Amino acid sequence: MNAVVGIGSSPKRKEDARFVRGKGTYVADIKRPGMLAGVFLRSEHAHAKLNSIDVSKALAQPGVKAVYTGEDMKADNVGGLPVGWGITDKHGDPMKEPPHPPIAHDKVRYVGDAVAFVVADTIEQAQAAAEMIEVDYEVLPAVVGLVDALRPNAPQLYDEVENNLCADWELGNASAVDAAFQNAAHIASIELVNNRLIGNPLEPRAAIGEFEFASGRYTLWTTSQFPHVVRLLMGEMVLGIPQHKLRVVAPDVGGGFGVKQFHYAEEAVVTWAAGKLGRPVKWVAQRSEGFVSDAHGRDHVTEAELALDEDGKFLAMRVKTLANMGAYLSTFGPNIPTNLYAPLLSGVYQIPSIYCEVKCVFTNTVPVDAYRGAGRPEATFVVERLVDMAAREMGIDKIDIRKRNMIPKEAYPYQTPVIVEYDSGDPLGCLERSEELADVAGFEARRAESASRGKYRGLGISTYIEACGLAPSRLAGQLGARGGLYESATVRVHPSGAVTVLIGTHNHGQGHETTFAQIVSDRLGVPFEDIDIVFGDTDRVQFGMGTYGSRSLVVGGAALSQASDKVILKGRKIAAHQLEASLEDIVFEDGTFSVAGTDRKKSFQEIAGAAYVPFDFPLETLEPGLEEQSYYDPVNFTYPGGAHFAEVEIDPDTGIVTLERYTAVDDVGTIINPMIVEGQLHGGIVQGIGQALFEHGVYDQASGQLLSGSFMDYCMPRADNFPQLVIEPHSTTCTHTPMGVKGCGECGTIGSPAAIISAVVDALKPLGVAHVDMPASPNHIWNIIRNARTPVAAE
Ligand code: MCN
Repeated sequence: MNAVVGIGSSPKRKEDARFVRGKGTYVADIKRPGMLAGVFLRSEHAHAKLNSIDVSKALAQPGVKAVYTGEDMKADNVGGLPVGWGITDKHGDPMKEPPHPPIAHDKVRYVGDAVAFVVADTIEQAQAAAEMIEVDYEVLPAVVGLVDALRPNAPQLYDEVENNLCADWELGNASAVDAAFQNAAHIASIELVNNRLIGNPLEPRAAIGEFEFASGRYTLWTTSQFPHVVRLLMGEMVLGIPQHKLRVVAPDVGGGFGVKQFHYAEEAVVTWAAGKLGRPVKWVAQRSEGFVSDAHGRDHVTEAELALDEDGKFLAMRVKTLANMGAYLSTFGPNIPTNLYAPLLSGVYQIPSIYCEVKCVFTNTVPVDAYRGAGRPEATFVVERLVDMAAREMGIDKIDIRKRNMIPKEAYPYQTPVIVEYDSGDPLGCLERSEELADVAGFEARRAESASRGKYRGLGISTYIEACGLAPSRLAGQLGARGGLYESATVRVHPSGAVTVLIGTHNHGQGHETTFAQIVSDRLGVPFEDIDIVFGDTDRVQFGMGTYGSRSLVVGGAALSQASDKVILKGRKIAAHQLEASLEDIVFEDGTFSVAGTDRKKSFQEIAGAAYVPFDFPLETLEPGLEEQSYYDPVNFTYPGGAHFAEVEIDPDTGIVTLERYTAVDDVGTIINPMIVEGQLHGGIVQGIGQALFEHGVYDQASGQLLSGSFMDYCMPRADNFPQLVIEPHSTTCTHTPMGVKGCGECGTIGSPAAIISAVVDALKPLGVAHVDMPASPNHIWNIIRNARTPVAAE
């Protein structure tokens, strides 16, 4: 295909040509001359003092080049891992931010905490030597549960952090909420747990450090979603390597889902070790190692209440959440359950007042940070479970209560009581279309048919809104971000008219090489095949913030759109010179510059060629070359939203929940590539259903051991767990992004858990069940049914 491919079409993904042929380049594929292999020895205890570490036997093993401990790094003045976002607690005090050494010294605080790093000629030699390290641990009592960690006599992770409390944070107007509750006709309340998740992207994490003596430059290859940020954090704050002496490359990355969005200890350790040894050092995580060293997600305990008037109109909401930080603060850890959670508690509803309190708590578990959706699925789950509960208690249909309280389309822009202002949306339009597609009208007949076979059937609903496109720097700064959140793009037009785009986002499955090429093809009229998208290498690409928070299109794509506009302007100047016309008379359309009202014209390719042959350019007013750059900082988040229906059938003999139907109608603004958006929604929905039905990171409460530390115990969803999903867009145009786009990468994960649990609870209605915590696994559901001891019967 050598044609212009515009916005709104669905060409095949450019990147798949190499992926389906096995020609991708992942960090684990990379071999550097003289490369050594590194292995981490990790703590087997959840909480222990490190009395001593004897590495002498390990050092004597064949092929071993070095064994490093936390003391070695400390002696070299290596800094702790930094936190990118600082929150302030409700008393105005900064959060407690204890040091996070890349390799533990003095104490270990979770099973998996790194204790030593062994470097050898081969991985097998490093593994064998790691087993020879003798660590004298003095085991301490551990605490892994949120409620337990706050009890007065709980084991303390840090001397300087009283009661394991990192921060006691709040948002909203407590007294307005109290007053509204006093006048309520009904108060619905719920206690719920948002289960801990372990990300497990297809490609485990990996890193290679290299040092070049001649230039004094370091290179880190890493499985990262944001290589420039790793360069900044690791170079400036951990290893003290000047930015121009450090290159970070994140080549093909096999999925991230948030898990690869942090600066991890292993990145710093391999880079530092490469400098010490003068040889490249590679580390690749084993899958089971990833379970105890990749940041985990979610893990909240929440109490929430909703005040309603006699007509079921919402008056106020009060939410108290305990959020697990794990043993150390990960890069964005404290930001997720606070700034990305509480501002979304208004959902798609008009709720006059909201108050939310979040206690961020340290426990002897793997650090917790962003995982696809990051704070927003947790908020949606609270709101939607509470709304279901209120409908049930007040005897109002659960679709009807939502319609009564939804923000009408005409009310946008809509200022919520929790900071954010939604610019656009049509939640009722999404709901009505979803209701139709899900055949809600036919549900009772399907329920009766299931009952005739001795099965429970339930219909669940979830409406949601998310704030994505992280973020306006101005707002992020007010909320404690320690860096800006703009994005950058360079459009380099070659003399042939072909284009190379250098962009600061990172593509690890989202199809950027395709959708960003579509934007350029559309804007510049350049054939799709003539456009390459380059990302993921700090030596090639100007500073960029990377990919997370569904920001790549709305922030990176916007920078690309702006840079393309600058190229057009420069092209018009060149065309004005070439065609001997004034700039104002030059129009650009369909890849052609022409003098308005005449047949004098030049193609984009001719102008690109002319830009590099400036024999007669008036050099004082027209520079040669055709390359433009833009940094774009959004004025607001974008607010995708939608309405999802799930229909499940439950077998009372086994407790197995079968998903029979799933319908999603989502508003993602202008769509660049419908196929990719559908794929993103598909993947997101399935990931959310994984949380609702299957996945659970479980710790043994006494020992702090991770019980779900492999795929034998951590249940990932599989293709045959799903019916064909019904997905349809219902878009409103974002009012402030250049193309009217909103993000889509996390929508599915945000909407689906609440829809599934709503359906499971609806199915178990005959048993009087009002709420079910996630995951609704067979064992969990079977126990609920047994305990209810009620025979299966239609209502
Ligand atoms: N898109 C579009 N039209 C829209 C919105 C988006 O065509 N209106 C396209 C974009 O151009 C892009 C894709 O859809 O090609 C996703 O765009 P966006 O919503 O901007 O999300 P990001 O690209 O920033 O991706 C991040 C998001 C997040 S936060 C997680 S986590 C996640 C996700 O995307 N991780 C993923 N999707 C993933 N998909 C894969 N395969 N692997 C991951 O690790």
